[in-house]
Amino acid sequence: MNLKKHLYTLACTVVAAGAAGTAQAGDTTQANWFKVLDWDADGSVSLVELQAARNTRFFNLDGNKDYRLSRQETSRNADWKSRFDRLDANEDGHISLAEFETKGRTRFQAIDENRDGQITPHEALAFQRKVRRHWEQNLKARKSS
Ligand SMILES: [Ca+2]
Ligand SMILES: [Ca+2]
Ligand SMILES: [Ca+2]
Repeated sequence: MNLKKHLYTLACTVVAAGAAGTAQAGDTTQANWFKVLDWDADGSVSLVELQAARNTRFFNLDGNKDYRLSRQETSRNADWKSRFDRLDANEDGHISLAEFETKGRTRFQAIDENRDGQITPHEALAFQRKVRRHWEQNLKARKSS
């Protein structure tokens, strides 16, 4: 997977995690989504906490509870629909829980810059900035070409 795609899917996760946990639409400030993910309120987000939040989204969509998401199950959600092929790593037409968790782990590692197994607010913010910078550069490059 190239870096651009990777950063994009990561940004989607971060935004979706924030949106899912905030009461007001559009209120997706960093502090809010971080608090939602930081289940034990120890000030950092562990891999277990991130996967728990992601798995909740997975199980909400898994209508027949077979631990796999079909295209039909994800069809009503634009975010999942657009990412389906990327998440279905073995291209069998289903996103398995294992495939989904593998992606989650990759994302966690990308944000956890110092590799201590915890995402701090600082690392989360640094990552958000990196994603934003990347998109701004992309936009500029597109405009000037
Ligand atoms: Ca925590
Ligand atoms: Ca699959
Ligand atoms: Ca860390």
